[in-house]
Amino acid sequence: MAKVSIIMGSTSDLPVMRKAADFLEQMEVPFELHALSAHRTPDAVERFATEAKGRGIEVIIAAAGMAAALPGVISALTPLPVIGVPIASTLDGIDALLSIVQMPPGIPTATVGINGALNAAVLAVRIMSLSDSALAERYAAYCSTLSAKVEKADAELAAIKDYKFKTN
Ligand code: RP5
Repeated sequence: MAKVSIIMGSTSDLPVMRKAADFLEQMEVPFELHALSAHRTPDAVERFATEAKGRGIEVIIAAAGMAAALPGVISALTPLPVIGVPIASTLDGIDALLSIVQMPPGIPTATVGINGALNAAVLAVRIMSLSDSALAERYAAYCSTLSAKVEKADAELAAIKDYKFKTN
């Protein structure tokens, strides 16, 4: 049974949203992928949002571009945490970012950066880790790989010997 629902306005958002799906897969979190649109399928959005909690969904990741109403509309219809991903489909994604982030008081969406699908999934995992210690351990292991990556980069930069005035 899915614990995270990844919703996107169109399959044109999928190349970006695959990063969220890939991370949930890596963390062994059951998830579902759906296309729903606040403007093109409003009734289906309402059905999804009002039923999500009862189906066992814990976090919703909602991605949309342009006048991106999807995450906010979902947030208005569910008590679950909703993470919005602004997609850069027009205006470099600034339109979607401002549409998602500026929610009225009382109806929040957590908003990641433009095309920030990976961070949306990481935030979902952090939220679920509060009540799932095995997931918290898998997430901690992922964080160690991030440190190792930067340490490797630092060693590679230290190995560059092309400069007379480089001191390390
Ligand atoms: C939004 O409009 C979608 O989220 C997508 O980012 C954008 C364009 O959609 P398509 O015309 O490619 O279906 O609703």
